[in-house]
Amino acid sequence: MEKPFEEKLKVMSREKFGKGIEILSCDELYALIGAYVNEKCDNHKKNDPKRKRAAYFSIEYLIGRLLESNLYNMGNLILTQKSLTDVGRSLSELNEIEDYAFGNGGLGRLAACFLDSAASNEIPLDGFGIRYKYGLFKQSFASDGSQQEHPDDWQTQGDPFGIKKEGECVQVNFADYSVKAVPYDYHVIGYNFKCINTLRLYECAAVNCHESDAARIYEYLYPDDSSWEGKRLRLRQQYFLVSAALQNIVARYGLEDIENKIKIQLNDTHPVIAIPELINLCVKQNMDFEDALSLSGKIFAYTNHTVMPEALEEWDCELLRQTIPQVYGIIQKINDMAIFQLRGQSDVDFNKCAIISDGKVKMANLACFVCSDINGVASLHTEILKERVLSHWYNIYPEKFSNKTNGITQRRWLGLSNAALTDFLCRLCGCDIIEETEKIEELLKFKDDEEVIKQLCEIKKINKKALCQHIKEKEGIELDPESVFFVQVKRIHEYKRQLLGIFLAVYFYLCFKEGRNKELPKMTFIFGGKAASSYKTAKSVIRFINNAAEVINSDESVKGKIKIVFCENYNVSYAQKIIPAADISMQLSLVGTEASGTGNMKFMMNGAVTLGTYDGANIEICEKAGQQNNYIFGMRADEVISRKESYRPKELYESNAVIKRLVDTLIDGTFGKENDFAHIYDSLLNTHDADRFMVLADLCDFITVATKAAADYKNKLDFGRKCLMNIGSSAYFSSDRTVREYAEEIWFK
Ligand code: 26V
Repeated sequence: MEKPFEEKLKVMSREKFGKGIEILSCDELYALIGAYVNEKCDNHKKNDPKRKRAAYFSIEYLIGRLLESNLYNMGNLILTQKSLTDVGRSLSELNEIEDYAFGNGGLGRLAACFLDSAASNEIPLDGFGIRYKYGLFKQSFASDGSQQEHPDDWQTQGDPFGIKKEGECVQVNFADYSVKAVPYDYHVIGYNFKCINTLRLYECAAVNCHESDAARIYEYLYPDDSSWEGKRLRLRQQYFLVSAALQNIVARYGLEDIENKIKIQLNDTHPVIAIPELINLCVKQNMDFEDALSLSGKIFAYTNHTVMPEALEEWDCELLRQTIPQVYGIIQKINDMAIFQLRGQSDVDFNKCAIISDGKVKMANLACFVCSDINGVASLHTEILKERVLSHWYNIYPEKFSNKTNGITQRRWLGLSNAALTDFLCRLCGCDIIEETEKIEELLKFKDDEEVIKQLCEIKKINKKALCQHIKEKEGIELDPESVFFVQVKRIHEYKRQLLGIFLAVYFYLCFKEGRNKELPKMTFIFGGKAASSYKTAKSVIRFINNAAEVINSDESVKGKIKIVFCENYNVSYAQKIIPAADISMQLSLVGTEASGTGNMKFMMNGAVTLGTYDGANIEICEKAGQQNNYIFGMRADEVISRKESYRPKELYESNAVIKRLVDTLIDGTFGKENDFAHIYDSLLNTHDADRFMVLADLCDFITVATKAAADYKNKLDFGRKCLMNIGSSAYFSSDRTVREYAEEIWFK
């Protein structure tokens, strides 16, 4: 008989630390719970060794905290909280423990959601990645409002969930030295303990090089959306990951019949170097090159996550030849094979398909030539891939292409972060909504039930109060939970157009100050997100928002009407507090630039309306929840393309007083010294590719539609109904649905 849970913890505390739980330090308490979780997983049923598995290769995993999510999925969260209370302790003592933040943004968060969903749906999917010494930098703001970056030393409180696998180390060879890949395994626990998969993260140790060479390989997560510095190190990281993972996989399954034992999903181009590396491993075991190439074609599938041309990876041939010569040799042979095969076909755009050209290896072309499947991450995105970005491949291999609209795990983004809403939905829908998420649609039956809408509003109000409390503690800013919360939280990037968000806040500020739009409700603008450390314009935008916030928050003439806050160090854990409290989710990317977005889905599921462009998954959100229940503005896809040619932002600025007034706040000293933000001002008006992301073209319609949204908020019932419609239509955006599609249509078809 298994000991009752409370007993088990007490016994483990004695065994491990020789003392009772009451007097454990916080780090020891964390270690105790981690040990408990791991032991419970080790005793859990093993996976079926004969079943085909899938592997996710990703350079990023943006996990967040594992403490609560592991206990939650095991069904032990409430019990743990209770047992700790009984001995005078609390999980909240562990609130300062760092997130696992091995990712920059959506791409890494998607990987974490997929692992959670796969385990929860008994899909045999294991993740492979790097155990970075430092995760995504921690952000603070200097007194002038500018972003400062600090190393994320996440292991200071220990890592009770990682299990070092000394016995499964492998060697990775570079031209100039070899290193050892040391795996750490993390149990990925399915909801209700459905099944347990593994996330394997590698550290790097020296074999025949300086410790410092090995240490550098896993030291930092590269901010993907920054400059191209440190290319060689980045290449080493990518190769290190895939070589280690493939060696482990080949050792586990053997090469014989391996295509029926494993399928590997490549998360963007970062791990695409796995293709020649697998061929390399096969050839070393005496397989013919052609057989190895055809085997690779059966094993690998590729997901594209961006349409931005500058983000499609290319590696210098010389760099490859110097760093991993044997792999470069294989890429050359694949290139020869591609030329040979494609030459026989008509309608092939040879130049665009070249794997090697201009002294560079085009990783997306390598992936498209070899992989069995190629997918985009939202409908519009996949169409753009087929028609533009990868059209040269779509013409040759239309059958390889499919869409897999992204999703989010409702366990973290509803169950864990919004327990009140989850409980309410479970009661209304008569089931565990986390388990049977499609039943969330039952909520739609209550769309005219005033009582239900009122209760939804009440839950939102409680979440807003909790967020206000948290923001007061963290940011020192007092917010009004009665005001309408406009939220824009995501990586800071020009294409995401945080400038539109802050211009809107400034617009309302000026209105209130000058006595216009008095009928609009009180407003709060919440921003959050990090800029790549080398990305000058993005960092200026942060400073601008912070400066505007300071002036506006302390202007007595608009007191009580509008507040702005930029949350410091926005991360997964902060998101779990902000999202359940949002009224209006701002998704402002220029149409055709945001592949999907996943924050948009989290807001929807938590009952915010979307104020956004017709881009990425916003389109599908509107299709499901109804256009009338969201606020769409700006140019559509065709309009962006037709206007881009002859776009003159300066003319808009000079002919439109509102635009001019707002843009001038960048240089007229309204928010700081004169010319303080001339860099942004010039990027909008004066550079050769001025206003690349067409902020000014969409600004006026944005203001109009946002004003409508704010005015609508005053009618609590009608606005609450829109929120209800969004929640009730959100089941499609569960990543359970997404991973099932990958499983059925790619991994195990
Ligand atoms: C974008 C850009 C834009 C131009 C400059 C350089 C640069 C570098 C990286 C990226 C994005 C890299 C891939 C990525 O993170 N994509 C995100 O993937 C999410 C999950 O599929 C998706 O929801 C986001 O829309 C997409 O940006």
